[in-house]
Amino acid sequence: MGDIHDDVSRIEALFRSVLSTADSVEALQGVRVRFLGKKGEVTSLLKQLGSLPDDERPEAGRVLNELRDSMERSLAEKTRQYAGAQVTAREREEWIDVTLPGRGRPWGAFHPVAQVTQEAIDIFVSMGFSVAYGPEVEDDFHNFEGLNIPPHHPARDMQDTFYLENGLLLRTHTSPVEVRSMRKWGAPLRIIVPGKVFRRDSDQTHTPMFHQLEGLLVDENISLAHLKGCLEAFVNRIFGRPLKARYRGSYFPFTEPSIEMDVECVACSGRDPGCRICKGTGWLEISGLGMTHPNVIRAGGIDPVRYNGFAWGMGLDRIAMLKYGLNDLRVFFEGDLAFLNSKGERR
Ligand code: 2U9
Repeated sequence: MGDIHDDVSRIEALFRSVLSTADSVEALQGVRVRFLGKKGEVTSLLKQLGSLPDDERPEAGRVLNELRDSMERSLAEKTRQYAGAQVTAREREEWIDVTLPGRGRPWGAFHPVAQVTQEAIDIFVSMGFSVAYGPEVEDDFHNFEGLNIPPHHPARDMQDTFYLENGLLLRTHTSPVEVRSMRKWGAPLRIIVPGKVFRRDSDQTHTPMFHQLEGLLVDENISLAHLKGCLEAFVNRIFGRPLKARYRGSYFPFTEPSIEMDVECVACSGRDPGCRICKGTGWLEISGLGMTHPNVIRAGGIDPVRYNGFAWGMGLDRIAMLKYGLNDLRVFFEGDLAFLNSKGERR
């Protein structure tokens, strides 16, 4: 074994130099294994103690045990430093100020047309109407033929209708859903049909896609008085106050007689000389309506001798414009968040 003091000095010097380069908890563990592990340098010297002469063994044992204890202390102390340093770095990186206010999320708002649509649905549902929906891509029968619009009627003009392949088209009104509903459910029937419709038209008051709400009631002994009652109740509720109404004769292929409904201007209440919103007339056109044409009832698979009905149609974008005091329809479709948030109701 040679002189134990020489071995101890050599191992101690080596340990100190290796220890000084160990710079992490893992590296320190490696140093520990190298010197104090089962096959470590100090451990193997300790194992050789038994073969020493009796008079050398106690001193050698004392020196080696001292060396081992001092190594353990050094390792433990440096390990403590590094473990502490690691926690501190992590704490610095992951530190958060729990007293800061939250960042907040932008809240969406319902589009003005969506709000008006929902309000209109609520009003008509409270009167007993059901809501019906149907396809936006339609065929000639449901969009025209079944509505008493014959092949050469001007409403079919290429100027107005988006024609697709295979004789299909984008519906120009929500009326095809009413034909479908009559054929599906029969009479008596009370439905409203809100939805998107498409026409080749674009200026300050027309967009190629807009929103309609139509309604249809089919039953026995229905009269225009029933229709006027429903529509007047509707406009009073959607505009929030009783409005004067007037009716003018008109023409639609699917109703006979056909009528248009005006209400007093919601901006100037019809006071002379009117305003920008009603173009000086004091009145606003709000809806087309009439008694459902017997040909249309028949196209819906219902007996027009026993049943009759009323129908109406109105533009939801126009009602939203009037409610929000706008004069250009296009702002509804530009997706300007400042505008939408200023008009949008949060629910
Ligand atoms: C069936 C029978 C009758 C729906 C009707 C109108 C009058 C009407 C337009 C007004 C402006 C829509 O928003 S607008 O472009 N609509 O004037 N619509 S009666 O009549 C029907 C529909 C379906 C089966």
